[in-house]
Amino acid sequence: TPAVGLVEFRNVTFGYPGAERPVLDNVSFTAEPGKTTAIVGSTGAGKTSLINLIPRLYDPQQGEVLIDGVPVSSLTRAQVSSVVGLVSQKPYLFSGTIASNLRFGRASATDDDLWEALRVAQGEDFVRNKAKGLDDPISQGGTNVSGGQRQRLCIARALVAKPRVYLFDDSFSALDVSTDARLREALGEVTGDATVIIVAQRVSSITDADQILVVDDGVIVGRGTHEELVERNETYRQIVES
Ligand code: DUT
Ligand code: MG
Repeated sequence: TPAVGLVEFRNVTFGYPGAERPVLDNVSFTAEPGKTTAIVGSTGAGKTSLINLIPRLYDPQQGEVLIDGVPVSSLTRAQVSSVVGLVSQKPYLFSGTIASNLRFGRASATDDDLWEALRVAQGEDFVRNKAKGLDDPISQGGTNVSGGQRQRLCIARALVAKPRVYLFDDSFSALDVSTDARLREALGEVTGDATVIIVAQRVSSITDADQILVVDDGVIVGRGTHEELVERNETYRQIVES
């Protein structure tokens, strides 16, 4: 049966190998299909560590991460990758063309699929302006495109794969406010009933999220909508004001 994409953390505690203290302590939450869950918190709070547990870049020492009720620890990374699309905080492009970078993970995607993903990711114009369009070369690490263009290509790559679960780790930070707003509006139209988890530095990016988790020093110290958290969560208020 096709996956739905319900993500669940049950009492997850995680520390990096060799470290004294865990970076996540007893984290529990559910991220539902068709909804956007945002994760906010100061630098070093554990946001990246948290979402990297979903595609099994690491496994927790205690507790469980589940997708549709199945522990991800019982799935191979390839199996998880077919359901989960991670746009990592340091978006990575490899040596090849724009097209080969976008098709990574879904070789069967047509050029139309790539253009549609670029339209949503607000990358259509800059790729159209390239001499060879989709066939324009990308150098190792994507050093021949700007940081914001790199981010948009990596977002487009995730969209091409059409996963059930989208993970965006600070993926909109290099975009100006208006591009960020256009991108998220287009994204909302195409992600549909998929599960969307967004780590955000800029709180203005996520005020409309269905659920916001406030992470502080590896612990979820608040959860709710923007309005609820502004009302009753001091850590959230500090982030909003910063
Ligand atoms: N950490 C390690 N090893 C790693 C990655 C992170 O020890 O390979 C530590 C650094 C930090 C904590 O884990 O004390 C949480 O890091 P994470 O990258 O999860 O924090 P963040 O919330 O994503 O920070 P930022 O907003 O700067 O991306
Ligand atoms: Mg991070």
